[in-house]
Amino acid sequence: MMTDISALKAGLIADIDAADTPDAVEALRVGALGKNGVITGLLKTLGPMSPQERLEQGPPIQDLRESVTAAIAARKAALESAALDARLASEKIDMTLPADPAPQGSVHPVAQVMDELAEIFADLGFSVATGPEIEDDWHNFTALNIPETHPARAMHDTFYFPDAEGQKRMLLRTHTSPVQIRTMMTTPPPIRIIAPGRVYRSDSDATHTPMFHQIEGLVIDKGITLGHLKWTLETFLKAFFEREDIVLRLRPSYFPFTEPSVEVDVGYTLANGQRVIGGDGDAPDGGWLEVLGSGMVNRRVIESCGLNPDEWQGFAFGTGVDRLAMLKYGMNDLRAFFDGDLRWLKHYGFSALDVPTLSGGVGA
Ligand code: 2NM
Repeated sequence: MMTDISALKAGLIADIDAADTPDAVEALRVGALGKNGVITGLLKTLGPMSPQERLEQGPPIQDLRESVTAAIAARKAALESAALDARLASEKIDMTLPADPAPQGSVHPVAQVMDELAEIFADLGFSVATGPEIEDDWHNFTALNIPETHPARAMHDTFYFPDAEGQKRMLLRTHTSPVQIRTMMTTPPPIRIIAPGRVYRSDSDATHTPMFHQIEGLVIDKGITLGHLKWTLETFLKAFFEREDIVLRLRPSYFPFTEPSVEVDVGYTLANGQRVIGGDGDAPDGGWLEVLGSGMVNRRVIESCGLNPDEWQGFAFGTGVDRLAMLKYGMNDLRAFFDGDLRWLKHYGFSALDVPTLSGGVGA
């Protein structure tokens, strides 16, 4: 009997020490000390014994129970500590590693140039005005003195919505001028606004896309002249192209909404054979690029908006934002602006942390 118990003890302890997972140790515990375990069975034999027998056989069984319990606890602790060591080794964090670079987008040149324009004109006292891209005939054409017979109204230039019974004909605005009309009708002068935004014309080739971006400006006050117009545009172009030697050429032109109307050219000169904005366009290595349309707001337009043209005068101007971006940053295909090609955006895009050219901002 005694040898059975010491053999049992040696066998159990060897098994416990060899168990390599907490589950294996637990299985051995249940087999030895569980409700139907071997040791539990031996303990149960003590009950019916005589006191003398129990005195002899009790201690080795109790010793077996204690030794096996201790061996199980020790093996469990060893396995847990080994598991912790393994986790600590495999999960260690190197605080000196550089952070994963987060993918960064970039600012589209059109957005960048619009920000630059808003900044430049803000410094001249202009605020930004916006309006709907879906307009009616009246705000887009009639109020601007554009007659029914004007070619701009033709189906091949303007995107019209299908006629709806009893409703006015709607269209995609062909310029941002309706924003100026809405401003004049709702805001008492003096007015100094720019209206940047998307405009739509049924046109598509290397230099025309059916949607493009315009910026128009409007000043309405008392005693406004062409001189104010010329100074404003010259100041704006110097700030935008970041050159003091900007030379303007004003040519007589025609727009229904301005009288007189002027087309504005800016001089360029050659630097290393490349056209660069700035300098006298009449110089031997120079030329002129048309950059803006403008004029004194036609008194019929001022009247349409409910203002007295003998009291209020003003000037207006307009140009393409996409075209300005191409001139300043050197892209040559307008269509690429709207392809969404990430390689193009990476090449021509701007960091969101860069700030427009003049005052203020994170990077200034
Ligand atoms: C241009 C050229 C000339 C213009 C006129 C007006 C308004 F509403 F005041 F009459 N807004 N924009 C204008 C004048 C726009 O773009 C080439």
